[in-house]
Amino acid sequence: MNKTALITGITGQDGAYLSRLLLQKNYRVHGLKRRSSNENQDRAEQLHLIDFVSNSDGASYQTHYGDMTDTAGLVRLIDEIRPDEIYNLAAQSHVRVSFDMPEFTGNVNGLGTLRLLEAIRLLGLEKNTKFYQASTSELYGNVQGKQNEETPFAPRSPYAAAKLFAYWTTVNYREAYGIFACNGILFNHESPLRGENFVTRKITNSVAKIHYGLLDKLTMGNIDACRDWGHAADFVEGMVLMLQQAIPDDYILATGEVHSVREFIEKTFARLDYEIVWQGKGVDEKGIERKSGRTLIEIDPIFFRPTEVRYLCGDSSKAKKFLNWKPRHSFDDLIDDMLRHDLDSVQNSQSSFPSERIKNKFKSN
Ligand code: NAP
Ligand code: G4F
Repeated sequence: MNKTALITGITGQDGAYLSRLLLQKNYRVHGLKRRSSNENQDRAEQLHLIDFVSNSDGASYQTHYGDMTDTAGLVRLIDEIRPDEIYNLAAQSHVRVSFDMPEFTGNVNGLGTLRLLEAIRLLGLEKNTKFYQASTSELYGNVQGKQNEETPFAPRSPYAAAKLFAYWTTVNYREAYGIFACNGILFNHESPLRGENFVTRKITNSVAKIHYGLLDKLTMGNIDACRDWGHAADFVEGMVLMLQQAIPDDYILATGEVHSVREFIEKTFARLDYEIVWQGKGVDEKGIERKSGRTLIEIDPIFFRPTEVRYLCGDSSKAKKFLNWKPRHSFDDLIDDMLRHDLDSVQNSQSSFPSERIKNKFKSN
């Protein structure tokens, strides 16, 4: 029997990788997709999802227009599909943007989760439909040391406050109504499909453009922030595993390794033989290429957040023990994967550019 899954946020980074994984497992994948003036199929196309559908036994991929703020539409869709599993990935997922759009963020990320869980209850699907909630390491705020499932939450943004509401709503619907509902508390995970306004992709994309002469410099916010960065392809595997267990529970997915934004910048430039030296302090700090003396990085306070989360590092031993989950990509693999993709796309958009330096750099991969 093919299982049926509904993915909200199917057009996002995780939605694309999760769709690919579920199609490989012969699921019938349905996705909630916002109606906007531009069609957004780009990520599905980049992962060749259509090829997976045509090569798989009974697998299918179908998107449906809808919005996390439209209660009746969500109820109708769940009634029509009657999914075995719902993966709630839809969110206004940018922390900085949530300070500019706090009410919208609360509505989509917080109330949106409640709407889905209420739909399951109203339709009498408590025993039929399992539910995955995309919770986040942002819930922890500025806690010292490694964070685990017992670490208290202290959100520091409208994004995290809305996700806190969604986290506890998921726990409450599990306890009150017996719904198989799980929180995946995921630490930062990135990929070539990451949105270009998140820090890792901004860096790899800008470094590729600087390399090809399409951008002068990279303009950054707080480069001393530290994150536990993994690869999205590994993390979606953990999401699926959570819903295959005998008992619903909440799990952290993380690599347990921490790096600063500064280090991410240095390592990305180093891949292309640019050595960065830092001069100055605070907003006057600059990253300069040693060989040429050219300024490649500047700081602009526009990218600072009113309240920052300085350090995140997750302990995923519970997921390792009970789900047998662990990340496969290293930090260096992640940078290579993202940079290679961005170099290729910049080069393809400028097909006359010479690429010997790139070919030499990555010929072993
Ligand atoms: P993403 O690339 O920003 O994708 C977000 C998705 O949500 C997009 O498909 C977006 O649709 C959709 N969406 C936004 N507002 C919506 C609305 N009102 N109605 C319906 N859909 C809406 O995010 P991601 O990195 O894949 O993350 C997936 C989920 O995991 C998010 O909930 C995020 O908060 C959470 N999370 C992510 C990370 C991470 O490091 N990536 C870590 C922890 C938790 P459009 O394409 O139309 O914009
Ligand atoms: O890449 P970021 O925007 O990701 P952030 O804020 O950690 O949030 C991401 O991960 C969360 C999990 O912990 C998810 F829940 C959330 O949905 C999202 O996927 O920023 C990372 C760090 C921050 O400390 C930020 O201040 O990088 C710092 N940073 C420095 N300069 C910058 C920039 N961030 C962005 N986006 N752009 C900059 O220019």
